[in-house]
Amino acid sequence: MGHTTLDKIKALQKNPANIRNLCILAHVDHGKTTLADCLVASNGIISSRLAGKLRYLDSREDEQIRGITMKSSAISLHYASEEKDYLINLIDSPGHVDFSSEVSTAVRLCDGAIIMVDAVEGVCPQTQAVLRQAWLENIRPVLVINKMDRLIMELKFTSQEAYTHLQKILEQVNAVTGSLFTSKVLEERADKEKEKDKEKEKEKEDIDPMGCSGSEQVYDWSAGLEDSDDSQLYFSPDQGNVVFASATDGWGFSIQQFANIYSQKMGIRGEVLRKTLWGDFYLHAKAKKIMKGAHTKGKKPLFVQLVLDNIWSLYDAVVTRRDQDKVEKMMLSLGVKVMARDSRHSDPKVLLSAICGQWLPVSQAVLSMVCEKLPSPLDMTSERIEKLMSVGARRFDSLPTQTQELKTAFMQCSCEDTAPVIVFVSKMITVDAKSLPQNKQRPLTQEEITQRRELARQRHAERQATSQQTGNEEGNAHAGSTAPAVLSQMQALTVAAKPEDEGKQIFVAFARVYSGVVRRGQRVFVLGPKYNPAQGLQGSTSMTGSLPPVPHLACCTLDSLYLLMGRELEDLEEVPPGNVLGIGGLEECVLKSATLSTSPALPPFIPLNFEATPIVRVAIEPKHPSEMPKLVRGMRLLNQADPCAEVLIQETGEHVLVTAGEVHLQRCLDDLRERFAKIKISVSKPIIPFRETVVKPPKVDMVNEDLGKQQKVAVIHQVKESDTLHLDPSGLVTLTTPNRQATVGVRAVPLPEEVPLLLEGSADLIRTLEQAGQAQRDGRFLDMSPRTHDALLGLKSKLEGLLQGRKWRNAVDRIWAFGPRRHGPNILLNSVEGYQRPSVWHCLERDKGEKDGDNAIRDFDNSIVSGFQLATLSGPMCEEPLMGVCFSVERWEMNFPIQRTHLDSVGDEDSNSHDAPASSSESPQRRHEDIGAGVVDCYGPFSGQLIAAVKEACRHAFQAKPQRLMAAMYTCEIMATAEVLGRVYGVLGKREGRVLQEEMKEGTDMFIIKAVLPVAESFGFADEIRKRTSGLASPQLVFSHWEVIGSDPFWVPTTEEEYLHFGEKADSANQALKYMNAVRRRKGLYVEEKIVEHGEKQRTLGKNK
Ligand SMILES: Nc1nc2c(ncn2[C@@H]2O[C@H](COP(=O)(O)OP(=O)(O)OP(=O)(O)O)[C@@H](O)[C@H]2O)c(=O)[nH]1
Ligand SMILES: [Mg+2]
Repeated sequence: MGHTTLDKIKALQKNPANIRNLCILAHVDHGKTTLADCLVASNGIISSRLAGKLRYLDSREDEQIRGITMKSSAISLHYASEEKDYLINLIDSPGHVDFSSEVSTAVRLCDGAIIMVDAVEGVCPQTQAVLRQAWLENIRPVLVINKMDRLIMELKFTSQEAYTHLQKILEQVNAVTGSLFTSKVLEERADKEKEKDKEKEKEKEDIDPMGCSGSEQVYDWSAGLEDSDDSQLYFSPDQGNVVFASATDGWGFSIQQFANIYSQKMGIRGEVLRKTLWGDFYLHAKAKKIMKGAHTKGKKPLFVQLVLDNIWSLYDAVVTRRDQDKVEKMMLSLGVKVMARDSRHSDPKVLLSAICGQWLPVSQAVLSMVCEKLPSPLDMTSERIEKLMSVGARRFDSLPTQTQELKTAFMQCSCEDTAPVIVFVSKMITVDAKSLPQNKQRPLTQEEITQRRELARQRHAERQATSQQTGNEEGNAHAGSTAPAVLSQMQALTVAAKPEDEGKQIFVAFARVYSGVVRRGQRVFVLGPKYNPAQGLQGSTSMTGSLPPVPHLACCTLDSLYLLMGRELEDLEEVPPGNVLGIGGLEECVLKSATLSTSPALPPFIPLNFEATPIVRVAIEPKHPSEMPKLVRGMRLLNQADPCAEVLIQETGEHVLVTAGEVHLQRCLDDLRERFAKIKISVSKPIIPFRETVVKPPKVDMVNEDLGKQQKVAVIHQVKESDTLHLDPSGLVTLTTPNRQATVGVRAVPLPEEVPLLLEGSADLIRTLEQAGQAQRDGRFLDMSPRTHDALLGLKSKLEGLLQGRKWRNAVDRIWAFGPRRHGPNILLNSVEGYQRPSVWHCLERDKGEKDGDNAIRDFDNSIVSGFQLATLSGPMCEEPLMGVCFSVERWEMNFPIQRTHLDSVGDEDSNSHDAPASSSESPQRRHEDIGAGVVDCYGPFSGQLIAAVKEACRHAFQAKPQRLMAAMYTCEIMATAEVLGRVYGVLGKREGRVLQEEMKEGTDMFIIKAVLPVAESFGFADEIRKRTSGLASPQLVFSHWEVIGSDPFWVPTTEEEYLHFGEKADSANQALKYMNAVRRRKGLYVEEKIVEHGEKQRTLGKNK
């Protein structure tokens, strides 16, 4: 196929039924970019000889050097099937786990995906992750099993063995999709049941208001699974959604192709072959029939006999034996002709690619499958649209009617002028200003060449005319006047890059049009993530001003539109719906992603699903301090250009960059140095995050001797009592504010291990709960979707399940707040006797408003929460956030100012804090009215003091318990051969890693090791493993959880046995202390360390003394 022209693509863009937007997803190195090369070559953009070697879509230099993709990039291709012309908008995505955010941005813009699996490695961790992402975005996948040649050449499988192996891979992939599907069906079924229940209850109430009919209901848990159609879901070659390929050798096939070949050759109906070529069928030669039961009868399955055997013998003849005669015979029977230079090439792979490229071209197999099996933009399901539009906890049917009507615009994908324009920008990419189409020197078109020729001819004629009339003044003047005119015309035709654009980075939005035609120069609304269409529809929204008076709504102009062609961009005037495109001129109004529309009724799309958590942080500063502004600007650009990187300025003034992993960090730094800041920078060592927590007192000491009560002494010594601070032996800390008007008593209790995990995992839910609580306090009601409501109730009951025992009685109902940032993994508990306040769950009950007023110290309730938030944000060990700590407020008293002691005093024995001022204390309700004018005194506003007191009390309460650091842990899956296994274990052991599981991959000599490893020890891990195993094992590190470090950083020997064992100094390596001191040193905090231990010894070192 020749080079597809821009006009052709423009024409194809207008027919959404024949557009396919798809991305290629897989684990790292499974061959995505190589396959993309083959597809690009089919359009004549690169030569087919270079396909697989060039990796055209890896346009960055570092991508080429490292050999991995780091940014997803798009290209539009043309595919002509027998009947129709298709436009394929293809996005190649990275497979490395550090760049999984790039996958999210790609998946959002597509309707389908090619999932690739390496035939040797099978399903890997990222394969599962991308399948889940495709699933979450409701896009349809097809499967390509790549690197089939490795089965022949590396593993030396026979065709029969390969068949069994392929079956296993398919089973693995289907198991992953199966589990996703089942969980969804069960969830939906539960929803339906609930709705039915509600209806039934209503009916029951109508008929029988007393509710005394009591038939027991029985549920069948598997019901629903049988009725739902899952045949579309599974990958099976006979369904036509699987292609077997070798992208480097340029071949690939689906069952369809072989069915066509053999139906002609053998006279069997194609339909029959399509159903039987994969599966337990064999050919009964005598009866000339296809029979079932190849396995039991020990026959060759059809797939082996008719498909694999041919490929195996081709490889055998061409590559292994290099049998010229046989190759020629085979070429003759396949009807393939190759060029002489290919057949004589010293590398047999060249000949092989030449033959296969004609016999079973991979692009043909993949593209025809894609066009047939993946949906067009017109087939967008209403479920997907509703999901995209239901941002936050809002329900689709609670949206304004005008908004709901927009659903039809999505479904119709209409290009009429009346259709609203809906565009989603999933990320911002940067391109060099000089590579923009308007700045590029294009090859001249035919007309331009004629025009130039005409100009040159004119000039020549004029010059001749002037030379004939030498001495003629008039003639000279004439020539002088025309020449500049011609010159300026010439200049207008050659567009050169402006020098000031040199090296400048321009942002182009990576986007898709869902409805309406986007035109250059058009004005659209930019909908912020918090934009509420209900507000937009009420207010006056016009696009004339730059900022309509509605919150979270802005306007912008689409300056330029581009067709994304890998490294190249092409200018477009307009883009019809259903296409992927680039938009220039949005850098001012779009940070990372955005929803654009001409209709203010559109809600913003739901945020992208990011699988990776940014965890590796470094502090950055310029080498020359004067270049700070450049760095700041550069970091701002970097933040905009990367979907996952975070840039922040810490309180200390440091500029911090947070990335998903080491490779991602490297790329961000390179970008900063070479593109965005263009200065030399110095980078700190990675800042490793820790969490602080408390644990139950240990029962044995460091030498495993049983501890009596001795340990407590060692723990408690850290809290120094003063006149306002009192610590009781059970760990209750009582603190009075400086003006002595309030006393709080706080105790820290470790939460059971599962609770912080649950809270971390439910951060979004808790945030919604917090919003709902806030709304309720403001007298509004947040319309929550029933699913969110149920999820919150589920969370509550899970917490109740985990917080069992006497200590936690009614704890869940007493939860006052979560922290830090109001949704963290720590709990504030209200254990104040006589103080009633609604719990955090209160807002889930619709009918009850907040009852208030009777409980007047509620006015200061917020100060307690704020104090708790501050205390949990940075702990006393090394100012890192807390995790898994419950602060139970057991006392809260408000005392009168001393001069007001004349008021009645109802003694409250509870106030046994010896430091309490000589004031009376009474029940909080009665005291409140007296706190007013007197509270603003020399110590500042009262609420501020209370916040500080609560914070301090929490910190002391924390210190009164055995404290521990928690380390962030990575999980990694390492694939290694038996020979290098020992070395892998060696590296893991050295870095405090722990092996969780080791299993052999079936059919290969590979082992899969699952291990966890502290993030603090992970830098350089991947490199070290690769070096030690000569490149055979390559781990992928994914953040998994926080783990308590066993050793106590404050440990000193206390028992006799410990003295004996560790000596008085006990300076054996204490991992936790090492980490803690490193963090303290970095933050400029006090580090308790003896630098010079024995001063006198140093003195003796001097020779001349
Ligand atoms: N033997 C064999 N090697 C292949 C095949 N396809 C790709 N490779 C090799 O696998 C390596 C990785 O290929 P890429 O196309 O860069 O893989 P990728 O999936 O794009 O990798 P990332 O983008 O980094 O996730 C390259 O060295 C390819 O030459 C194949 O069919 N057979
Ligand atoms: Mg790649």
